[in-house]
Amino acid sequence: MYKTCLSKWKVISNFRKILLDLLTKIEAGIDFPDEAGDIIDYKVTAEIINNDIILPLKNLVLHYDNAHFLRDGIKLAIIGAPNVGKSSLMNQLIEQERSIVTSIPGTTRDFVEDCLNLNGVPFVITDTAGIHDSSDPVEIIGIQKTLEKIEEANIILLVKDISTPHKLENSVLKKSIIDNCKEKKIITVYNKIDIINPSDNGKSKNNKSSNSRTKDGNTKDSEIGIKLNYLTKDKYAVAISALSGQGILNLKKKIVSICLGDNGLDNLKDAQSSILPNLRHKILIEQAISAADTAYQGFNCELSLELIAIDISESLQLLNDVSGISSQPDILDSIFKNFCIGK
Ligand SMILES: Nc1nc2c(ncn2[C@@H]2O[C@H](COP(=O)(O)OP(=O)(O)O)[C@@H](O)[C@H]2O)c(=O)[nH]1
Ligand SMILES: [Mg+2]
Repeated sequence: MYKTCLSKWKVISNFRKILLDLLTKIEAGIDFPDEAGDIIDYKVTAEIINNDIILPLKNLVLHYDNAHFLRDGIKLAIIGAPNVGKSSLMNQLIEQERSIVTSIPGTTRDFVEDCLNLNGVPFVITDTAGIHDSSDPVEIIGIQKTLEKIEEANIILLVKDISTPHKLENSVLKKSIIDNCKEKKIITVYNKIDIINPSDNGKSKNNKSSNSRTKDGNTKDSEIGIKLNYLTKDKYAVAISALSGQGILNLKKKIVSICLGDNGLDNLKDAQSSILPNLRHKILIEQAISAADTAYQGFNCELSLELIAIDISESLQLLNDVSGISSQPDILDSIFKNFCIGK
């Protein structure tokens, strides 16, 4: 703990020093507008803010998140319309008959939670009630709980039934995703590929499911195959069969790489050395990044130094809050030391 505190203090001090130097130059540029061009170069300063402040601070946040994942598990929610195969997918992933699977829409009314270990990475996986337009009071409560689970999740598996293309879009589900999944990692999982056969250019395979291929009867298999190939080109889309297990390994790999980046477990090893001890520090760092980013944009758009100074000061103040230091005397000292004002 003492070691963490010390390294946190050292790292934050380094960022503070960079911001303090910048602020000193900005303040001098404001006081001596005729020499501002010699004192501060907008382009170079924007690069310093990005490379020496924003990117390394983002790395600290990433380490914090990964350390958190390692301790508590990454929260993964399986969502989608009723009957698309969410519960079947949950059971495939945890390799147990945990969730009830039937052909009756609305079988899962409350969420079902379990633990999952993928390549040594712990996950808490939640199967949820299908989202759709319902007037059933019990279902409405279940859907409300689904929305809460979406809110809590770090990653979402959005399951769609590829065998019913006319149902791929569900306006209630779409709205829920837009409203609740902002900035969440989402993998679209096209399920029931056993019903079609994309490798055979869409020619039908044995249909082992209780589901019919299409309800309107108009969509040809070849069209479905082409559509599937087109849909799964997306980096965040996977085609699977929760019934046969086809594609599940690929999905597992995708979950780990999307959550932890391509280095997967190596990133988690780094995370053990996270220097941010708690959520309050993480939030302060995120706010400091946001203020630094506004300053970065300000330099790129050549805004006035007075405006940019506000954002740099805010970023510095937030870092001071992380390390518990006040910077006001530092700024004055630095201006006097570097610019000989009043000497
Ligand atoms: N053919 C086929 N049927 C599936 C697949 N996944 C689920 N099903 C069937 O679809 C129906 C609904 O499955 P379920 O997992 O309960 O869907 P949920 O309502 O989204 O949880 C059940 O009859 C399942 O056997 C699949 O990959 N292929
Ligand atoms: Mg279910």
